[in-house]
Amino acid sequence: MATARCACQAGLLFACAALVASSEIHNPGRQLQQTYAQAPSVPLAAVEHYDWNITLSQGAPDCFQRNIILVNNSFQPVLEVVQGNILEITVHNNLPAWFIDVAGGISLHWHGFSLVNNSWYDGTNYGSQCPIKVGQSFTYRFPVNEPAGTYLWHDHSQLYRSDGLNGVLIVKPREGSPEAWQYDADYPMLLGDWFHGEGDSLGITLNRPFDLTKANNITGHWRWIGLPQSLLINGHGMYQDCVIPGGLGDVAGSANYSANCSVQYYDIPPGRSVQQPEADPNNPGCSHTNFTVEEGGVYRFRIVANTLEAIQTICFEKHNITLIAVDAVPTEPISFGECMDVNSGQRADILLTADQEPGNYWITTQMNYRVGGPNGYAVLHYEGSSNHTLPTTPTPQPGAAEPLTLSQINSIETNRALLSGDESDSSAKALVENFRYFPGDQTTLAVPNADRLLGLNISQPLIEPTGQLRWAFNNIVQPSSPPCTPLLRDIALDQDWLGQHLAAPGFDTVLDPYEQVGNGSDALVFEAFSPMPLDPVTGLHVLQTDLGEVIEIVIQNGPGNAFNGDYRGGAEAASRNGSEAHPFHMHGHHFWLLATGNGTWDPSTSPAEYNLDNPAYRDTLTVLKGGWAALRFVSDNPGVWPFHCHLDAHFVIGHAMYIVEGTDRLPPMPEDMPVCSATCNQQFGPNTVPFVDSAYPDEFGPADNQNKR
Ligand SMILES: *[C@@H]1O[C@H](CO)[C@@H](O)[C@H](O)[C@H]1NC(C)=O
Ligand SMILES: *[C@@H]1O[C@H](CO)[C@@H](O)[C@H](O)[C@H]1NC(C)=O
Ligand SMILES: *[C@@H]1O[C@H](CO)[C@@H](O)[C@H](O)[C@H]1NC(C)=O
Ligand SMILES: *[C@@H]1O[C@H](CO)[C@@H](O)[C@H](O)[C@H]1NC(C)=O
Ligand SMILES: *[C@@H]1O[C@H](CO)[C@@H](O)[C@H](O)[C@H]1NC(C)=O
Ligand SMILES: *[C@@H]1O[C@H](CO)[C@@H](O)[C@H](O)[C@H]1NC(C)=O
Ligand SMILES: *[C@@H]1O[C@H](CO)[C@@H](O)[C@H](O)[C@H]1NC(C)=O
Ligand SMILES: *[C@@H]1O[C@H](CO)[C@@H](O)[C@H](O)[C@H]1NC(C)=O
Ligand SMILES: *[C@@H]1O[C@H](CO)[C@@H](O)[C@H](O)[C@H]1NC(C)=O
Ligand SMILES: *[C@@H]1O[C@H](CO)[C@@H](O)[C@H](O)[C@H]1NC(C)=O
Ligand SMILES: *[C@@H]1O[C@H](CO)[C@@H](O)[C@H](O)[C@H]1NC(C)=O
Ligand SMILES: *[C@@H]1O[C@H](CO)[C@@H](O)[C@H](O)[C@H]1NC(C)=O
Ligand SMILES: [Cu+2]
Repeated sequence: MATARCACQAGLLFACAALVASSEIHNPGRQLQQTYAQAPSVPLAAVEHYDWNITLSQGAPDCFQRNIILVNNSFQPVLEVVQGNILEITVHNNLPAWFIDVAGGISLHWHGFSLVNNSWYDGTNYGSQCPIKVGQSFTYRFPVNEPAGTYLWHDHSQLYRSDGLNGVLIVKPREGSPEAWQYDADYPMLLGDWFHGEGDSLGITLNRPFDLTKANNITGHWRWIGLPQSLLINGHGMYQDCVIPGGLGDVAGSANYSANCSVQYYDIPPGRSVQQPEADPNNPGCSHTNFTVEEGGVYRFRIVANTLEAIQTICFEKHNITLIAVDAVPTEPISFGECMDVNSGQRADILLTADQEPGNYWITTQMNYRVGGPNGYAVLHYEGSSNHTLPTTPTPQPGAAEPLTLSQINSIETNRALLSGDESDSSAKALVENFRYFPGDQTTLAVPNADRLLGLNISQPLIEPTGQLRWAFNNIVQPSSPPCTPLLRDIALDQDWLGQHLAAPGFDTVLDPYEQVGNGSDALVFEAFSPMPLDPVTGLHVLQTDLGEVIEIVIQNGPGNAFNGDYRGGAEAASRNGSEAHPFHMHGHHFWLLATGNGTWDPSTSPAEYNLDNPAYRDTLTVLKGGWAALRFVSDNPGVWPFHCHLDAHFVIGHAMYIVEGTDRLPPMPEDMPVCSATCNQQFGPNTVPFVDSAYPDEFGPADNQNKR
């Protein structure tokens, strides 16, 4: 059987790139050769050109109608590109101005792409570029010199990712190179957590005082984004799973989610109901996604997690699955039974053999580590078995699946063919060929020795004087923007920019987030290899590296209130001693995940747990509650690359830092980069009640506004 080019089941809201994006293939003009660093060994790169019209629409992916963002009228289209080609995407921001008001623009990130020597196109707001404002366009243009495999594209400005501005990104092997695995069809599988509130309304309250004594009717008070209302699989979910009498979730003895599906945290604009019947004409396509298989066939699922909050376990009923790649890099094939974990930003490619009795089987995703979250469901449908029925087996309930254990996580290893360069059989040969960076410098995946070790302590400080709750690395909270220009641009224009802005450790200046909006003249830079400040501070957090250095990073997760993390003291401060799991994503690189551990990393014993032979080579890792993770990467990519928590609601309140590499070798700034506004409303600031009232003048009427307040 031929490999389906794009085998997703096209519902009304979900479409494949094949349907969406006309890809115009032609030979590159000479200007491309001049502008972009390319090795002469890639002679005939074709240009794949796309025009993406980004608009706002109404949709009901989970049977609840709300605003959603579309790309050329499609929700979360798959983007498929060929290794070695030049990808050129012109993004037209045609969102209505009122929708964007709080954050000022969008930017698109190619998650997992190293973009060697192309840092300008990384798509990070105020990292690599100014946001693309409403009514403006910008063209991302770079060679796809990445391993063939599974990636994610998504907005990287604010929380628009949560409004649907994301999708699966696939790199196909270059022409003439077969895929390393044999399978009958290839299913992109995008997992998302879905909120009924828009992204900006979720983020808006995170910036406000958590300390209620500091909240007033001007600042408003802090509010967590709450649990998602549903989990989507390829843009489909059923919010009604939790409420239909006799439907999914309404199973004797199961958790009853009705109470938590009501209007608790999200805004319901007037004229829209909380629940709408599945058959409502307002909810076209409201349904589960079906993945159709033929008995005996082998299927590749490209599982991609684009979540704000959910750390998921996905399970395929009665089918043992085999993991073949994580974060686009082939692994030694391994099976954990029916399930696999994917945290936000991670990808897992698996093979499934349709070797069961023909019928319909549950595909279930479950939210881990947060009690009360919903499940997501899809159906594995054997062709020829009864149509239009859900599986007859009991619906798997939240909490039913166990997340991977520590030893399972650590047993994921890079495929040995990539280390040995062994091309003895055709599969190994294809694997090596598909993986190989070209024209990259890295020729082996053998783990190098580290030149420097960076410890990153995680805490969740409550900081003075604002009473805000933040996430920090080494007691430093990263503000999203100051100053209102991209860091890459600042450094490219002035190589000594960091030196001039470097503050001595122990400084006590804290940016007032309400003042920081717009000017940011008092930006701080903190050198991460210095001792961490005694008290939590807000400041630009930078790790500067020279090209060629090998950096080891040990991330230590601990209590939220650690490191003087709560100025209030007493019982209130003491109560904030919990720890949370986080996914950390590194831009511009893959890294060796040497080990993930529980408890406290110990320099005398923990390195003995490292896999220095063939550890997983990833771009996103999970640090467990109260645990640690150790990674190594080679500083070989001049540019500004964020390293950050991929849970958006943590990212926007400080859980990020920048790796600044090879400032003397930065590629020249393309002439057509977007231009920043004089002021920038980053980090959802100031988000005072008066600000929100003016930024949302009766967008959907007072009720909506009320909710955002
Ligand atoms: C997507 O929209 C843009 C802008 O409207 C258009 O130029 C392009 O041709 C569209 N692509 C497809 C495949 O419709
Ligand atoms: C973008 O899509 C919107 C909504 O479908 C449409 O009104 C507009 O004309 C499109 N823009 C372009 C440039 O095609
Ligand atoms: C807001 O608080 C101030 C005092 O801090 C008070 O004078 C004012 O009436 C309050 N406004 C509203 C709308 O409650
Ligand atoms: C769930 O709760 C609703 C009321 O909120 C009740 O009517 C329904 O019977 C409950 N279902 C189950 C399965 O407990
Ligand atoms: C709703 O969620 C809360 C925690 O968020 C939990 O304590 C409560 O039991 C849940 N209610 C139901 C009916 O499941
Ligand atoms: C799945 O693997 C488990 C062992 O991990 C085995 O017990 C079970 O029989 C397998 N199921 C199928 C359907 O192969
Ligand atoms: C399922 O639907 C397809 C297409 O409508 C039809 O050809 C097939 O016969 C149906 N199969 C069964 C078992 O009903
Ligand atoms: C999935 O299959 C069901 C029938 O089992 C059908 O009603 C539904 O429309 C299908 N979903 C999609 C997204 O096509
Ligand atoms: C990137 O740029 C550096 C420094 O200019 C150069 O040494 C390296 O070969 C380039 N790498 C690629 C893949 O183009
Ligand atoms: C992290 O915290 C530990 C104490 O828990 C401390 O020993 C270590 O120096 C800290 N790391 C850094 C980089 O400051
Ligand atoms: C920022 O600039 C505005 C005018 O553009 C000024 O009113 C405001 O005081 C400035 N804030 C800071 C902190 O400098
Ligand atoms: C980590 O250790 C704690 C305390 O011993 C234990 O409760 C927890 O289950 C462990 N976590 C993992 C993933 O092993
Ligand atoms: Cu986090």
